[in-house]
Amino acid sequence: ATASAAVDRLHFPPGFLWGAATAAYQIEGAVAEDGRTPSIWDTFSHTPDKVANGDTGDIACDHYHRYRTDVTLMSHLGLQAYRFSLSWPRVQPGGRGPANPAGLDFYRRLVDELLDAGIQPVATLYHWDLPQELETGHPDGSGGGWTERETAERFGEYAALAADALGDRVALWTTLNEPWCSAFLGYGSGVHAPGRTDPALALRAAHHLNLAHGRATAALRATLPAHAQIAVSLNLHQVRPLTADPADLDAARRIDAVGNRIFTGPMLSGGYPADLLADTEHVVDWNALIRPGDEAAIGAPIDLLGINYYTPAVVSAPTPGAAAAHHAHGESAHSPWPGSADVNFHAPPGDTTDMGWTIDPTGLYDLLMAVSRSHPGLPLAITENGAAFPDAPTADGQVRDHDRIDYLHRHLAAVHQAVADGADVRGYFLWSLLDNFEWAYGYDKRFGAVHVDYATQLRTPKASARWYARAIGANSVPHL
Ligand code: GBH
Repeated sequence: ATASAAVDRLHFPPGFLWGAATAAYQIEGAVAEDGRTPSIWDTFSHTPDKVANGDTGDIACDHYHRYRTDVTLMSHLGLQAYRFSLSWPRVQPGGRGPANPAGLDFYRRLVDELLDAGIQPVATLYHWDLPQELETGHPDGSGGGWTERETAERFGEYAALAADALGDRVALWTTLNEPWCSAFLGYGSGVHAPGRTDPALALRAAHHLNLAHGRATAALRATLPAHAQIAVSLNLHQVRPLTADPADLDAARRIDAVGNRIFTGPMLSGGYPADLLADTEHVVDWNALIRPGDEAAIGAPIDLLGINYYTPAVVSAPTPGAAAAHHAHGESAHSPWPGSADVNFHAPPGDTTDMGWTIDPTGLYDLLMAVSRSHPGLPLAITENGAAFPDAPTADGQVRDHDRIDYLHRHLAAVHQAVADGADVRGYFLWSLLDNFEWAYGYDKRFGAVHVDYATQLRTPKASARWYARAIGANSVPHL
């Protein structure tokens, strides 16, 4: 009986770090308090037709005022770590000049509360809320956001301010969250702030985000104590060709290049991949964009790679004549894939979440194994994984989100299998602690382990929160 009990659960390595994640604009609210200035997401969400139902982050989960009770909730979940982001325009209004003491105080209080509760704080410097004045609106007319190199320099200065203020109590930092989304959804497809739609600008943004990561890494290294760790969180796409046809394999290579290797190349492999530069040379002048020393700066060593995973991508070769037909119908063709806008995407088979994303834990396993092989010796963590479902409390006030439990269970089993097969995965952060502002989808999509009733701000831990607490307590999940 003892032996079978031991194999009835999948045990994670000792020290495996269990956490949950959030982001500033998605939960904090208090957008005009204590000196915070607008970010591009304030502007975007207040622009008609950009966010479902006209939702904004003005109040969100009111976490700015409720952080103490939210940390208590985290304790009830048994969280060992909490990944949150700093709001740049709270810490450094307008993105220039000195730090805002009141903004920093909020994060000091939050971090102290976490440490008192025995929860390790994990701080992300940038989860998409660029100070609006760096995009447009500065009195001197400067701006351009991530399309301008200056923004990367500003980001390095901001990183130094943040590390200076919090480095004595935050030991794990991530620079950027999902720069793919910032560059290609922000400046390519335009579904995220600042809502621009130009493939050349999107590639410029990608390079400047890479440079920002390099500048921030240098600033953090110079400011933080020696034991502190520096990471970046990438939404790496697990790209699968629809068939083994060479044309489909080439489509997969192209999406891997502009979806993944555009970041992992310079950050981890010595520079931009030649095939990416060739695929996009008609879109942007890379020689003018990349200055001497940039790739070395972007490649500053990091201690851990954060991977955010939701669903795989299945792609096939462009359909001959499809692009012309598309334009003939007058459809707008704002693609988040510069140079490869004509590649076809297919929904992978299987059940989907409320986002319409296919539930496929094998994508997470394959991704972890592929990254381990490409970057041996680099510790990994899942910095986001989770699912939206249309959770609602029943008459007794309970939220029975068994679909989320099943999602988490299967994805944790995939992580376990990757670890067993040699992947150096150090931790797992559930997205998300709370239901929150799901960007262009507003409050309709609920990713939380804790339900939020936005009318009352009542928090109700869902069944998945109790399941997750048990997994954390046992450092394991049941066998499927
Ligand atoms: C994350 O973004 C964010 O970090 C987080 O703030 C957010 O709330 C959470 O996930 C849930 O959305 O069709 O090929 O373009 C994830 C964003 C989701 C972007 C999957 C790419 C499909 C790729 N990614 N999405 S594609």
